Amino acid sequence: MTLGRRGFTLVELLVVVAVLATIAGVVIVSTGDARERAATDLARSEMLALKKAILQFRADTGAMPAGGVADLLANPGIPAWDLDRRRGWRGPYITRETAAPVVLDPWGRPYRVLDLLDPGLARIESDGPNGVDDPDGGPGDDDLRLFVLR
Ligand SMILES: [Ca+2]
Ligand SMILES: [Ca+2]
Repeated sequence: MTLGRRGFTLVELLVVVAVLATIAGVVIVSTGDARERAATDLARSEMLALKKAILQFRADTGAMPAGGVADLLANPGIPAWDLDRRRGWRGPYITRETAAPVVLDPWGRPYRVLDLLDPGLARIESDGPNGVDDPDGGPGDDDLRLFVLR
């Protein structure tokens, strides 16, 4: 019995399936990469907004927000803006997203504001895509960092 040319042979079908699976894999991987890149870009721009908020807080009050993000959202007890003295708290410096005094990164974890009282080290960090606070420069470190004063 011959199969004739009425259809595909099993080998031809397997080749087609393998090619389609390869194409699907490439598409899925590149879509995932694009999504992660977009999330990382969003995190960087949010961190830049946090940096600007911190610098505006400092320009207004003459001090760094020692309480971190919470001080940007609600007055930590600094006298309100005084036109005569040209000094005081006139926030909120960032938009509140949740009831908690935090700003969440694109992966749903709070940005961390660190070492704000040390001009050389003051920085904003996101745990990055892996959701873990990695040691700086350690294996698999994907944290995002933005220094505030340099
Ligand atoms: Ca990380
Ligand atoms: Ca870290």
